[in-house]
Amino acid sequence: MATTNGAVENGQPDRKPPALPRPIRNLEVKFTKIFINNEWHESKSGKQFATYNPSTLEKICEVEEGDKPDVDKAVEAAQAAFQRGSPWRRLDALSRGRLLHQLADLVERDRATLAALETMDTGKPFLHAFFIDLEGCIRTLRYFAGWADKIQGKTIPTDDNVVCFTRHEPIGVCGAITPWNFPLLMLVWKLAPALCCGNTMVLKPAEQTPLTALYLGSLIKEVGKLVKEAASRSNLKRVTLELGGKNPCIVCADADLDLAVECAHQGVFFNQGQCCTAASRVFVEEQVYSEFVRRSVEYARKRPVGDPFDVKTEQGPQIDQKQFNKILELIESGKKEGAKLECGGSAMEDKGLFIKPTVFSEVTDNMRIAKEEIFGPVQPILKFKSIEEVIKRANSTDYGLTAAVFTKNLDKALKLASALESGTVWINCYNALYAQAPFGGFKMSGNGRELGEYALAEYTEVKTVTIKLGDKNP
Ligand code: NW8
Repeated sequence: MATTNGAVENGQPDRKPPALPRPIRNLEVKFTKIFINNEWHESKSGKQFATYNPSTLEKICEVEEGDKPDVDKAVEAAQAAFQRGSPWRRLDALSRGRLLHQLADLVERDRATLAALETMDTGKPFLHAFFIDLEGCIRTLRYFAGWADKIQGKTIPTDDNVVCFTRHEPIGVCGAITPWNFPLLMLVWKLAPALCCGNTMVLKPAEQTPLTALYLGSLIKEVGKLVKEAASRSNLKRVTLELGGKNPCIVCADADLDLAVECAHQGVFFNQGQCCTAASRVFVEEQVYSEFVRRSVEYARKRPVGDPFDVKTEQGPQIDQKQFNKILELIESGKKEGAKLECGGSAMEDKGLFIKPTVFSEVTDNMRIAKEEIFGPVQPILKFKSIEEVIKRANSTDYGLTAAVFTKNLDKALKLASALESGTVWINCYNALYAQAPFGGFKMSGNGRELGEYALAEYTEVKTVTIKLGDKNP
């Protein structure tokens, strides 16, 4: 196995991420075409679009622009690959798992290249691309590789003289549209469970950040063996969505305040604030409110903003001009609507799409910064007096992706964990995501679940097989 950190090399039983390599700053982009059926294609229209580096605003390269005819071609190829009797359909489950493991090996091999590409294309710090995005990709691929030969139906006892059982079959061609904030990681969250169940896939990466998806195409080509041929079905499409959030982070007076301040800070500022999980409404109990604000401002003032390839950098630029303008407009609304600007509140002076880490205190529920998803480095801090009150206020949003609670009181923690209307509740931690644990939204934050065993349900169709047995014994 092509691992640099397995038990064989260093004699350790546990797998540790490798040391951070020196980032490759001026990486040559090799893959810019449309990847279908293990081959690179030009777009039918002949059109290309540019992708930009948000730290320098320089053009990185031109990428082939797929349109309806190109999507049709990809879907036809994916249908052909899914055809009954095709090599992909005939492949045994253990081999399917092995292919996902091989893809993980190649991602590990090219980890530094993929992380550098991601940093160039998104502006996220190389440190995070390497240790969070790529680590998450590898773990997710390996987790679902292990599921490939463990997808089982049930045997169902009935009152009749029948044998009844279910089969969990792949659905067919899965379409995935992935976002620009975690381009490779969000792709892998969809690709890995889809393939482990035996589906085929057509993927459209976000136009801002196509590069790591294309590079992954080159790795899939290396894994090879991916198949040709067809089964077409056209009916009601199932849709899984992971959408936004206005995630409450509740800090009780009895919390470990150092922990709460640090987690709330990372929770909202991580990835330039461009996380669906961003802690964008911090509710702090009145007894500790002013101390919490003071320490949070100290953290925000110290947050290192700048060149994402510098290993000391924690915050890079926003993804594009449109998002940058939208965030600054929301910051202005906060000032106008009477929130207290504690620090930041404007763009950085240098070129590029950098915004100063911004903290607002004295935020109230009706302000736009307390209601709208900002998707930027802005921390709105609100005050609360009682648990019943904070439950009501935390839940009074159409979103419901995540919530966090900081308290040392177990009763309070469990009461909040059941009362909060969100797909995830973190207690005394933040952004604690695991390949094994399902992730998804309540209410307007989405449909379905990614990761964990629950994700398999999104990519499989359940078939009931009932066999009538003979009435008489032979
Ligand atoms: C998949 C993802 C992870 C993982 C670890 C640490 C910090 C932040 C994130 C994160 C498998 C295993 C581990 C994070 C990633 C995506 C979003 C928000 C936070 N993921 N991590 Cl949207």
